[in-house]
Amino acid sequence: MSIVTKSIVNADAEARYLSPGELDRIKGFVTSGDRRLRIAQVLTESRERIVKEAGSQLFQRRPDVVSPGGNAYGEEMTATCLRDLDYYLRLVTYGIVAGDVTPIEEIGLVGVKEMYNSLGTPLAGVAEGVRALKAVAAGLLSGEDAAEASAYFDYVVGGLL
Ligand SMILES: CCC1=C(C)/C(=C/C2=NC(=C\c3[nH]c(/C=C4\NC(=O)[C@H](C)[C@H]4CC)c(C)c3CCC(=O)O)/C(CCC(=O)O)=C2C)NC1=O
Repeated sequence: MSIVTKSIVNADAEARYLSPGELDRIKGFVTSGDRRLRIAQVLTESRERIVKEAGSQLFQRRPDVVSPGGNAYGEEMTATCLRDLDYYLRLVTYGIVAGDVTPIEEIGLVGVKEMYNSLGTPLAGVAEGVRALKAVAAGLLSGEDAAEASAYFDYVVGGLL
């Protein structure tokens, strides 16, 4: 839910007007809108390149995951690993557009540790991949935009570890 919808639901539950604090937060959301949409557009347009480069960085740093016995070993498993990185990049763009980490949390982090543990997928490896996504994405953005985007990638890393 966006901050706008959330504030309205909360206010209406108490049949009251939006509070000054709520209006302030909505103002922040609206004034940062151009910047957040610009970031999401860059990441969306460059998604293939970001995932590909981040994958290469990950497999250089963690050759074990793509070696025999590794969780992402073999063409199919490597493709599944890259798909997961693509999932997280997509969720980061949702968070940036919403100005809120809730979509990332709900779609991609609830229960994720248990899931990866049951698959034998190393959480530290997935986190390393998301850090690589962040670095590649930051390279495509200006300083302030990179900082804003980085916070969402960091949120994913924090939820994985
Ligand atoms: C949008 C929310 C969402 C997420 C996050 C998600 C993740 C997800 N990753 C999976 C598998 C997997 N994920 C990986 C990923 C990796 N292995 C490694 O060693 C690397 C460190 C890492 C890549 C960065 C691999 C290799 C599998 C297949 C594991 C297997 O089938 O044994 C699976 C099991 C089912 C399947 O294969 O599709 C799920 C559900 N699915 C979702 O719907």
